[in-house]
Amino acid sequence: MALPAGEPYMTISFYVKVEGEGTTTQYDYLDVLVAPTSVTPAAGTEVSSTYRLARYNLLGSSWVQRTVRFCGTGGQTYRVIFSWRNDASAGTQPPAAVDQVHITSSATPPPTPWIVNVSALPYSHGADNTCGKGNNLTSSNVSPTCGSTSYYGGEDMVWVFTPNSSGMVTITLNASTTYTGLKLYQGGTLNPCGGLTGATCVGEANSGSSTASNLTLTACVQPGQTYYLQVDYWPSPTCGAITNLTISAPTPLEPVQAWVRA
Ligand SMILES: [Ca+2]
Ligand SMILES: [Ca+2]
Repeated sequence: MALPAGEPYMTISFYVKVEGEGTTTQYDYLDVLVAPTSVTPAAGTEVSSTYRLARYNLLGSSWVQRTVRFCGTGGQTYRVIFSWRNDASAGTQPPAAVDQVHITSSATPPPTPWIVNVSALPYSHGADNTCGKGNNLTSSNVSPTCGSTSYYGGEDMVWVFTPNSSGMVTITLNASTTYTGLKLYQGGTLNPCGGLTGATCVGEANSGSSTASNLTLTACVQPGQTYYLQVDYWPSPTCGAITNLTISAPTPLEPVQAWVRA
């Protein structure tokens, strides 16, 4: 696919059916990749994960639509690659099928349904779902990473907020799917095509349980600073539903009392 000059953004939308195998270790899956034309796929050899935009397995036997985004260079030509991997034993039918592939380019960044701008604190989001919003933050494109890197592999969402006062905020994530990561960063640059660079990790809460659980994270925040709150999943599940996500207003810290003997 040749990106026109001045249009560095590529949006790839498609319908997919995929089952495969692997809840703990993924054995069979479908990868979507965008690589330079110097990368030529060959049967029996996986394309480098460097170029992977998304990985799907156990999505079900019905068609679902998925969209991935790629930030490239206008005027350059790329290979868009769909790659199915099977380990030659076991697995659930159907393996993988894609249909109605739409690829568009644009001069401006594509829509970012995975980014939520929080207008004011306290905040309550309500029910939502990362499924279909893309694997935008990974342990490869977030630098530095925040705490455990075991919860970056799923489709994710990011809430952006800027407190207007200092203090402790309490963040709660309710009725999450299993194996969930909740990570909070201060500062840095969030790329609309995915990736977060130069941010400072200021807190994390992860659920390493196979049952749904609620997560709570507290952190001290500063006025005027931008914070990025990531909800992500271990690769299994590859995405998840939430009942609610709340962010409290900052609670001012009590001044330290200095007692002086008279
Ligand atoms: Ca298999
Ligand atoms: Ca992710």
